[in-house]
Amino acid sequence: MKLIIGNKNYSSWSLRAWLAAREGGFSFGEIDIPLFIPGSRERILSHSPSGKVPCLNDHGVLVWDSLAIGEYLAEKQPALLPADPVARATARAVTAEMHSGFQALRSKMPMNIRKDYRGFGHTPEVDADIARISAIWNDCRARFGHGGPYLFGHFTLADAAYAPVCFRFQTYGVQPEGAAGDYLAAMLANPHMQDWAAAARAETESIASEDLYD
Ligand SMILES: N[C@@H](CCC(=O)N[C@@H](CS)C(=O)NCC(=O)O)C(=O)O
Repeated sequence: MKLIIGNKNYSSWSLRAWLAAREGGFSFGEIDIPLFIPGSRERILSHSPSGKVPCLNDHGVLVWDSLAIGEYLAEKQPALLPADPVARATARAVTAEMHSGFQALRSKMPMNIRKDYRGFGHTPEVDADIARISAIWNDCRARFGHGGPYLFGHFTLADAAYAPVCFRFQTYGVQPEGAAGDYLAAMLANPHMQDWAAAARAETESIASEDLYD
């Protein structure tokens, strides 16, 4: 099994798939393709039909788009979704909400693990996104979080979906109140998250259009 991913400092969609694969206990190789440099597009297209990362290649089975990759991995490793049907539906709903929403947060606070942009990026729309994310985290922790530190207790695809938000909150100095704040701390302490962050810090490529507040 191989996962084709972009820069660990910047590629939030890559992080979601990679973390789900790590937490699911899969053994996989990585093909790392630095984004937005000459040749990137051709390299991605040689692996991924959408021309985007992440893309999973499981012995010739291609799965592109982080949401589909997560579902594919969860079919092989069911613990990546909650066992209870109500919790599972909620996990899928909050994952889908992340996948299709939060445009203001994405554009004004892009993932950029190496930077310290505390205090930057706030607009009324971004603050509304932050409030909604905090409410999701508090609600999931209160209703389903018993049994572990993650949104549904043990680690699921929902945590993978929100992992880049955790790095964003660290970079931009966003500290949610209450259980959401404890959840953020648990995610940032996750050993696979720390491995990803260490690799991001070791990268040398920069994407100027993502370094918004230099
Ligand atoms: N909805 C897709 C989004 C994938 C995506 O936008 N990937 C970006 C990197 S994070 C990419 O491949 N950009 C390269 C390009 O557009 O050339 C997913 O969830 O996988």
